[in-house]
Amino acid sequence: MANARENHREDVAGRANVEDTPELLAYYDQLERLEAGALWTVANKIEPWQPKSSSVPVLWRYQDLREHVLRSVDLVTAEKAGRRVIYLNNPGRRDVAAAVGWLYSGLQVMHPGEVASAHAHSASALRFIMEGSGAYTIVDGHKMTLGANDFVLTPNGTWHEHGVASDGTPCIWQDGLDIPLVNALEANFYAVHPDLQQAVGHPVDDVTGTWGHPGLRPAAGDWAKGYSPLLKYEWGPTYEALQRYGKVTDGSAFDGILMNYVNPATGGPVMQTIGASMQLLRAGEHTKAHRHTGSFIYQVAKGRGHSIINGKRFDWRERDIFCLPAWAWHEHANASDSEDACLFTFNDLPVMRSLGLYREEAFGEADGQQPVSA
Ligand code: 1HN
Repeated sequence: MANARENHREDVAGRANVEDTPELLAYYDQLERLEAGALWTVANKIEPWQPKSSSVPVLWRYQDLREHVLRSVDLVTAEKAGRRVIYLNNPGRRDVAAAVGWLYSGLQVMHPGEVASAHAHSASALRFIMEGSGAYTIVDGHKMTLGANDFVLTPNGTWHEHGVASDGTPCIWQDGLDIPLVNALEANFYAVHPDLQQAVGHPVDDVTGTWGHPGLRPAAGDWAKGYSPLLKYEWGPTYEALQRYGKVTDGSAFDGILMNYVNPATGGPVMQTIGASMQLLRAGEHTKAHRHTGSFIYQVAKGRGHSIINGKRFDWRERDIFCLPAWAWHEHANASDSEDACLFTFNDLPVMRSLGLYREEAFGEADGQQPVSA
């Protein structure tokens, strides 16, 4: 397969292949003292034949994490911790606190009556609600009420704060951010709102009232910012759209019924650096394997099944989270013969696409599925 050919290519002309001699080693030392180096000593490392992710595929079981997330409420106040979050730490990305590639993910818990102070940062963020009632987010004065499987944006540069109504129940949601990317680009700023809390300047849920109508936009709906004005995407209409689309299409051999959350003003991704989608795997469906550039975090919104990532099987159920490193082979299977399964994902595809770095490839075996090693 591809690897044998690639290994062969590494031995042939055109790749650096210089043996160390005492004279060369002394020369490298001299260059190092001048903060310089000979390219042929690093060329093969910095020019891989194809992406080599340092992230590993990981599945985080909600059942394992949930009690630890809830326990943080007794151990630290939301006020002292700034925010009570247990973050997901990919073993290959500990140095940058990423869950995969340049994406961060964490589970945040808030009790009824708690509010976090309003702040803004250059990193773009989203929340996907996992459990509880009464959660809300305020973004630039727009308050949005949130229920399970709702998805909300807090884009780059917006003032945002979260809370849970005092008549609600303890809430847990996933926070997804591009903070490792923005830090790698050395472009992150952070500010606390001068009043600590924002005034709500619009009717509650005005963003869905204004922008949340398929095929329609307000005649006076000008929008020029780089992110979606529809800051909240509710689970009900999302699931209904997937079911309706599934009735009229065979879907993708690789992804089943896949729909992207979009900016209704442009049809493009929800934010400039983070894209998101929901995919439905029909009862009994097992997709073919493919791989592409871009890093993905999946959260199981509904059902149970498994994914095979680079030959390893990961069994998942509702609210589990798993990650897909760039250029890793992957395929998904719904374990049920009667119920559908839904996977929410967020990813860095807008970055890949806008920089011209998107590539994809189908798995070459006859049935398009990977042999499973573990
Ligand atoms: C952040 O602003 C939130 O707004 C959550 O609740 C998690 C992780 C890193 C940096 C900023 C929030 C975050 C974060």
